[in-house]
Amino acid sequence: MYRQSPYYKFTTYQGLPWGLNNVQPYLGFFQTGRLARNRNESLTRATQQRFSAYLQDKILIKNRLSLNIGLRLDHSSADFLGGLYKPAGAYDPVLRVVAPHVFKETTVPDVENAITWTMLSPRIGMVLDVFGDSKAALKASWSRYNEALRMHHIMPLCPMFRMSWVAYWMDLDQDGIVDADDGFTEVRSFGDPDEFDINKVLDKDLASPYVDELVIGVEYELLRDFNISLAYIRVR
Ligand SMILES: [Ca+2]
Repeated sequence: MYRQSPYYKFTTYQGLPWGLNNVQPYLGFFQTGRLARNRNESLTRATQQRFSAYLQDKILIKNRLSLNIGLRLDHSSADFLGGLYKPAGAYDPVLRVVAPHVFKETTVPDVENAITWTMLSPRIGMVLDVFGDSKAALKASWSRYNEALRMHHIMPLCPMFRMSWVAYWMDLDQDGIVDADDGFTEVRSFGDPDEFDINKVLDKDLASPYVDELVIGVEYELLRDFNISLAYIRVR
């Protein structure tokens, strides 16, 4: 992921902070981004692997009750690829000068198996032929679904991820342009990328988010090829 301009948000005030009486934007507020400017200096480089297996069995009891039992195994892992990371702000002639402690390149090491998720997701379903005439069915199922490891889970491992700089700008030379020798007041900074420690953002106990789904329903064949059904679904 990359972004050509480091500026996320830039607002100027037409107000007159020092009692000046023309309408130049003397005072501004801006928020800068953390993303890299070029694709090859992208925000996060990582490799991901995923392995899944599924076991399923169907059991029919007295031609009335059928049970579906399944078990899914998902294993996903990601290696964080280190190297040189450079934020877009490091190219900006102003930001590079006014916040050199933030907008600089940094080199970070590879982290193998930075995130590893192994999840077992059981599923069980039943269909009961209530009267044995195939007209009325009672259905119930319970399933667990887990989320696969995605790029947004890996992104916070990058030293640039939390790197932004928010500042007030005072257009001291009143030219309406943000220059390095204007006045800047740092409001918020995530600091020096060299002080980034991947182990501080990495929670080894992190597990895949999941949802459990319960479905209970009834289905009745009112006429030939005409069914009515009612279902209750709860996901959490
Ligand atoms: Ca200026």
